[in-house]
Amino acid sequence: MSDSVEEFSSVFQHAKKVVVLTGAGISAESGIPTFRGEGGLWRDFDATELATPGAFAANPSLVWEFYHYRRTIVAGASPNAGHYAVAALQRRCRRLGKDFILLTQNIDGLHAKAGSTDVVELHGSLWETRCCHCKAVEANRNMPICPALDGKGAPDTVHEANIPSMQLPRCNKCNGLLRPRVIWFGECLERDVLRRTDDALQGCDLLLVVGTSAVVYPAAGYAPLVKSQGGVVAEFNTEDTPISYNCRFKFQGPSSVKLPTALGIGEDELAEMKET
Ligand code: BJW
Ligand code: ZN
Repeated sequence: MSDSVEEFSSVFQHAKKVVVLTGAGISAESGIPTFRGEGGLWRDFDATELATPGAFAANPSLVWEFYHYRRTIVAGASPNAGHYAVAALQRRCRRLGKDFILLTQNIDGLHAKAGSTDVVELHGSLWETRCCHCKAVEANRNMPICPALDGKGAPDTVHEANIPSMQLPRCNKCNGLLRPRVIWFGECLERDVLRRTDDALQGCDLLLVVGTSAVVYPAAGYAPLVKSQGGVVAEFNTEDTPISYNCRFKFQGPSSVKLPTALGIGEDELAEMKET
């Protein structure tokens, strides 16, 4: 495993199809809690316990409080240098005639806010809802998303809001209960997303894996897949993960520092990305 910027830069020069896979760690420095490790708790719950269809069926009020809290945090957050470096990389690949695809497990929308385009959101979006009854999908940035959630969702209270179902977000079309348009455990990723991801990984000769614990499938399988196809994997993470051994490069540390350094993106270019 190498952390040589020169070697990485040489691999990048020869790459024809660059894919970036990001996870919660890239947004950690924007103040958005990760799922596992520090910050992975909301009240007494492990955040992943609430990201299930079963949790929503059992207590939609509690799960909406959790997502309302996260919408509040993300609404006030800005992209960091890691997001801007990824956007700058996309621009550079376009200029050099390389294919570039960004896959993210994050639902926060910060990549698009930093200027990345055609982002494949594997696990959906915090800013869209799906009706449990008629399945209609709608964008929704209302804060709060319904009056009953106003002032709710605080992580440091033991009091559940217990909002009656009819006062939770409801569908404009059929009045059915709305849920966040996100992918929970046991749910399949959307067909179009899976197709775009398969296309991205086919023939990918350089994969950058940024800020993911690499324990959640299918994303956890992408690094081994690229490696088995003969591609190079570079990991950017503060820790080691189960995919670290698949990586030719490991840049250990905060992605806001390590991504710009490894990609040779200077302060000027980052500032320019922030302005555009
Ligand atoms: C930094 C940093 C800094 C911090 N700089 N780094 C095959 C084998 C085994 C199990 C399965 C399998 N296929 C499917 C499954 C079941 C399941 C699964 O994977 N379970 C595992 C836990 C074992 N997968 C699914 O159910 C998926 N569905 C599916 O595959 O359908 C078909 C199927 C179903 C059932 C059986 C078989 C097939 C769906 C998964 C959906 C995950 N959903 C969530 C919630 C999304 C909505 C929301 O955000 O609320 O997605 S769970 C949560 O985990 C969220 C995240 O996107 C995802 C990944 O987390 P991530 O991004 O890696 O974050 P963390 O917190 O875990 O890690 C942060 C990392 O950053 C750490 O490494 C830090 O070190 C690092 N870091 N600061 C750089 N500054
Ligand atoms: Zn509906």
